[in-house]
Amino acid sequence: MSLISREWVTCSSCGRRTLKSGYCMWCGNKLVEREFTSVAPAGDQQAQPPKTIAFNYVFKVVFLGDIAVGKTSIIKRYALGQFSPEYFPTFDLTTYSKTLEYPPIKIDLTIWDTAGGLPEEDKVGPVVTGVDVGVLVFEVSRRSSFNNIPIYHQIVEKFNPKAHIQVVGNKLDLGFRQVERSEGEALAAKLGGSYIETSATLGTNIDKLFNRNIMECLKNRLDALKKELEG
Ligand SMILES: Nc1nc2c(ncn2[C@@H]2O[C@H](COP(=O)(O)OP(=O)(O)OP(=O)(O)O)[C@@H](O)[C@H]2O)c(=O)[nH]1
Ligand SMILES: [Mg+2]
Repeated sequence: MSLISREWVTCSSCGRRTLKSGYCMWCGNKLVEREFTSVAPAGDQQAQPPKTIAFNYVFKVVFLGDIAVGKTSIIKRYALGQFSPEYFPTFDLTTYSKTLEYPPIKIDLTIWDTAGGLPEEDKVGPVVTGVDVGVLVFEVSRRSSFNNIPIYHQIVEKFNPKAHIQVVGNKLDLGFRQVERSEGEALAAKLGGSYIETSATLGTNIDKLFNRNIMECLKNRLDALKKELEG
């Protein structure tokens, strides 16, 4: 039985092959991997190539949207189980981490909360590069915030066309609308993403919003892994 590990791994963020080290040499993504060794069938040790399987995945989720639509409130409701009716605008980029365990799989989720409105051109790159899920938030009671969603979508698409797009209509609890659910669904479909309506105040659909995207990302990674192992 030989202990074998490869020098190269696939970056979980950009999908390119990179030297096995702390960070991806292409996109700078933090590489978190747990390895195990595959053992070649008896008598066939020479013929079987070594397999290194990553059980740990790093998913990057970025929230974008107009001022005060509820980005921070959604994230805090999910990551910290907290909600505040007071408004504290986000001025600086803030990240939240959450670890999810689905043995033997471990997911390190990093959620990037941005300041409301369009990020400055020179600052947006590092924020959106390597993003797995772009969460584009508007307020169902404020049409202008809905009208701006395609602009945020362009930002994500420019830096990662493969990112999942999740359009979110927040503040469902307010009880009045300027944007109908059907409009949100139509826009999300047009952008190649999915749509969900939430209330950070009540916690409505907050877990669902994260879980469905995490599962979608995980499925893609496992499909890629399966192909690699079969190939
Ligand atoms: N009624 C209601 N109020 C909400 C909801 N989500 C957030 N709010 C309120 O809306 C205000 C703005 O929420 P934030 O989460 O700070 O919004 P944001 O998008 O992060 O704002 P910026 O950081 O300035 O871009 C706060 O007063 C929140 O309490 C919701 O689902 N329902
Ligand atoms: Mg905020």
